[in-house]
Amino acid sequence: MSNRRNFIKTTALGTLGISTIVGCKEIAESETTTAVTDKTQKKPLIISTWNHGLPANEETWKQIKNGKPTLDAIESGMNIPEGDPNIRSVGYGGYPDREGKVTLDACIMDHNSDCGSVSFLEGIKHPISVAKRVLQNTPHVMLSGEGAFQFALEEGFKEENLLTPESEKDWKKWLEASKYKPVINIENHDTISMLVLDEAGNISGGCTTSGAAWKMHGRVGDSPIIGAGLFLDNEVGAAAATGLGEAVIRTAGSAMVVELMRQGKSPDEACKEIVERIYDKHKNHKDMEYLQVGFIAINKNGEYGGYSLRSGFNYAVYDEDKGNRMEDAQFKMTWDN
Ligand code: SD4
Repeated sequence: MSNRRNFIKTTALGTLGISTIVGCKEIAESETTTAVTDKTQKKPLIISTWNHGLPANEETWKQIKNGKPTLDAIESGMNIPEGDPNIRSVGYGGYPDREGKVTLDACIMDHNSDCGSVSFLEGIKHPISVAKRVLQNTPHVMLSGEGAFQFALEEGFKEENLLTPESEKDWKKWLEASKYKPVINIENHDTISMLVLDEAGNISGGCTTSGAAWKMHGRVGDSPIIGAGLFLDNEVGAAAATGLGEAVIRTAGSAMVVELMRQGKSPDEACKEIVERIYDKHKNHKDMEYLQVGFIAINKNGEYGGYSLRSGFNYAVYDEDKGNRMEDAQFKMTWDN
């Protein structure tokens, strides 16, 4: 690549006329690359979906500042909403499936593109921690269901009942009508996805959820799927999703956001383009009635952004300049249209 750039530069400077015209597109490409890489990196940078991102960011920031490894910092941050029984979309206290079982999905990925993931995991409060062990202690990327559970026990995690009395009460109420219609972002605390640019300039991320409330037993969403709920390339940036996992899987959402950033789009622009694509593919789909998807993204320069299909999506950002705060994502439409 650098040889090619040198060649282009020499050609462009050394000769005018035909060779300049021939080199024109190439020069434009190389200028784009320079414009991106010349910006000052804002490090560290942490961005997480929804309000529960604030306490998670706080803990992750603290650990990074104390010199902890970034994956450990992400794990500790995400353990907070996972352990909070009042958050009904993540970990302990998460809404169960239609059979009353709380089944959890999570994944984690580091700057070497190593990743670990668990899906359809029952009885373990901190799936992000099990996902990290999959990354570190197995030759695999993803463990599911009973196998993930057995692995967690072998790693020393303890089995717990994750269905709180409140969630059980809501589930019994739901059973009266038994209508599956995800109500995403009404309560403003869905899946937590977190993306981090650490002090070394490396990118990592994680995602953890109890998935869609009242889902079929065995249903797995986008959140534990590398490329759908989370994706990163340390040379480019990272993206993560929240919302209706089926739509995100159908479009390889997070991977596509990263690829658009590789082509020069800003995090905001890349998230928007994929949300538009999801809309185009779903506008006549049965899921459209309740479809919500949102993405967050960061790039290697410390720029960040987010975009959602419908209004109501926000995310927590923590950087040196402005501290830890919530920001509202731009969106395509409100819930009425
Ligand atoms: C899923 N994407 O399981 C998750 C749920 C979610 O905002 O993020 N809701 O489909």
